[in-house]
Amino acid sequence: MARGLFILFEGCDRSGKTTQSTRLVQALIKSGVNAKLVKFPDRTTAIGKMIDAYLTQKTQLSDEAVHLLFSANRWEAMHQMRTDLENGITLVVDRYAFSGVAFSAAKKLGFKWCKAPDVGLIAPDRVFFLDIHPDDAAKRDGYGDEIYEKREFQIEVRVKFFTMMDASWSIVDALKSPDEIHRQIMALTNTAFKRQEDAPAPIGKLWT
Ligand code: NYM
Repeated sequence: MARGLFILFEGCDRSGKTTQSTRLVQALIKSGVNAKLVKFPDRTTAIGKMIDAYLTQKTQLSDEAVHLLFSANRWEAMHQMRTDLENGITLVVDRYAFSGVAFSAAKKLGFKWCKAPDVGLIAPDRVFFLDIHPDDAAKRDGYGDEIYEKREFQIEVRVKFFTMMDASWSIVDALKSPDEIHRQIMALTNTAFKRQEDAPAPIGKLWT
């Protein structure tokens, strides 16, 4: 059986990742593809609850400690993700290690240090970066509720994302209408499926 694809959405806060990743999974399922939505941080686990308390400003943690919790929250999901991919399930993932590095590096933690705990995670096959300038994101509903939703900080985060991009990334203009973005993402996803069908690649390892 062909393995599933790992499709990742990244971007600054309020860029529309959750809306678009949900729409993509629904569209894939409707077209007969076995697909599943995965979200990081996964706030339902014990580690995820600690992260949630930090993000909603109920507890304080050092920058280093919370960075490692975000990474641990991905590692605890790896076994299930690998099993799913091997069983032909396509995973549509809302944030991953690139968010981990971008947000912590924007706090001035070293880039190399930030990447280290996530080395060896399953690598995404395609990354869709929903690009929005923080000034536009700030106009969206609910902005400012969580700890990182501040203009200057988000500008730094966006710069860090750009330094990590490679050929597997596509930049999508997040200011377009949700329908237009969805159409563009569907086209990019179909190309990714076609490429994998023509030249099947094994599940990759991040940053190795
Ligand atoms: N975030 C997310 C990090 O700082 N590090 C990480 O590794 C991940 C996955 O958590 N502001 C930040 C980015 C967001 C916040 O994410 C919560 P979301 O997608 O709003 O639930």
